[in-house]
Amino acid sequence: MAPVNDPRFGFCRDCLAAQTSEGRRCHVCGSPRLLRHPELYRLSIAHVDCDAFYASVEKRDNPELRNKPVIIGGGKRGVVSTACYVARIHGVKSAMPMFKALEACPHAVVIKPDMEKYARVGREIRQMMRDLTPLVEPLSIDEAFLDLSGTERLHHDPPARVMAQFSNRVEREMGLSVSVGISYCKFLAKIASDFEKPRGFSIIGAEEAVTFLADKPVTLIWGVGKAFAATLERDGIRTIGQLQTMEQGPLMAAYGTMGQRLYRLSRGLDTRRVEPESESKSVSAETTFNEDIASLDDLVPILRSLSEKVSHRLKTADIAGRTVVLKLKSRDFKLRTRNRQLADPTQLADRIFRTGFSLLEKEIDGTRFRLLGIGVSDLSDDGRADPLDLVDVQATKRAVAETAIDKLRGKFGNHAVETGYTFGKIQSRTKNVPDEIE
Ligand code: TTP
Ligand code: MG
Ligand code: MG
Repeated sequence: MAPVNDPRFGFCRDCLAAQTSEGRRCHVCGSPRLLRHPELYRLSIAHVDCDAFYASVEKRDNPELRNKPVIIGGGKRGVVSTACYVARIHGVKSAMPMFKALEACPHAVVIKPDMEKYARVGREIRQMMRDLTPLVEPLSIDEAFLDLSGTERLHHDPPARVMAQFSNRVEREMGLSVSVGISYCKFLAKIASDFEKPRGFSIIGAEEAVTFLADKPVTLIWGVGKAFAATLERDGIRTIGQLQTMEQGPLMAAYGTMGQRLYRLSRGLDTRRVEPESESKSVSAETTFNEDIASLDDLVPILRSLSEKVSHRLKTADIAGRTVVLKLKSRDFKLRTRNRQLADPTQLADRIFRTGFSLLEKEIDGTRFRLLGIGVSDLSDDGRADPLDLVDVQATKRAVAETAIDKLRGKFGNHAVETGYTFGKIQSRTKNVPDEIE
């Protein structure tokens, strides 16, 4: 018999049986879902992403929807959050305006998102991940990195088999499917998990990394969005393979720190560690006034300045928050906290401020306040933060302006640029109370 864990033969994703030949179906259960790869038993960084997450949860909870095209979305922004794979066949995609989605797929069932439910399901799946390793780094509500290095003794199984069992467990116990990517680094594990969705399981080894990447578009590189891809395209660079022929010096000269990332990731060099969830649960800034304040006009510049502090922290730590929290303390020390959840996590002062402003407006009722604070919670990696808003062009313009201001501040110091809201207005009103990160 072939040794168990012979990577040439691999194992069956359904019944986990080690294979003893190169046959196309499992010799035990007949399943064609076999995993083979020369590095199958050596790779230990995994990325897991749920398939059509919100839509799958809704289908699970209402079996009548099973074979129907389902779109989750609507609400204020009128865009598609996600669509099930049936609706995707008709061309429906995330972030598409709802009217377009319904043009493409008129018979789709549209469901308003139930964020609380999805967050709860996301947490349950995350807990199953933590049963495998403490090194779980959530990236968003439906995905996370896992580092399974050194867990083989604990599980009596190599990471690839552990992850196959995990994927089966989620199907069995949660009624949802996930896609798994396995590699030696985060960059490629994430690419792998996207490779054969849904119910995917892909492996990218160190040996093949450079060849695998060569013909892929630069947009596959973490941090290369549409705008930066357009810049690269203007410079004649479209594929990762082209980056592989360029040296680090010229890339950095042309694109700054991003040039270094292009150089390294194009070659499959990624030493970022899987960092378990950040200790801090929220980032906030608050201030106590010299004299109590009741008027909105007087509170606004302070709110703006505090929002900028929070944003600066988030940007420095490469994190983003999805829930904006406003805190007010009245003269008689009564505390009011108000919060609002955003569609996507943010690190932008502009969005934090505007959300805070809309919460603050409603609290203005003649009460005199002694303290104002603003913060964000629901923290995550900045990967999904502030996607350019297809609907709100003004918001996109402000986001671009904010990035320009950040650059100026990076060069000339924090006080180099003041916005119209804060200009010369706040120094005298506030005591210097330290900000907090909880
Ligand atoms: P994704 O993992 O990007 O997408 P998905 O899980 O729906 O589908 P896939 O099988 O391709 O992974 O996002 C997770 C959830 O986040 C998604 O179900 C809905 C939400 N979301 C939005 O609200 N807006 C968006 O633009 C995207 C991309 C996702
Ligand atoms: Mg997903
Ligand atoms: Mg995802």
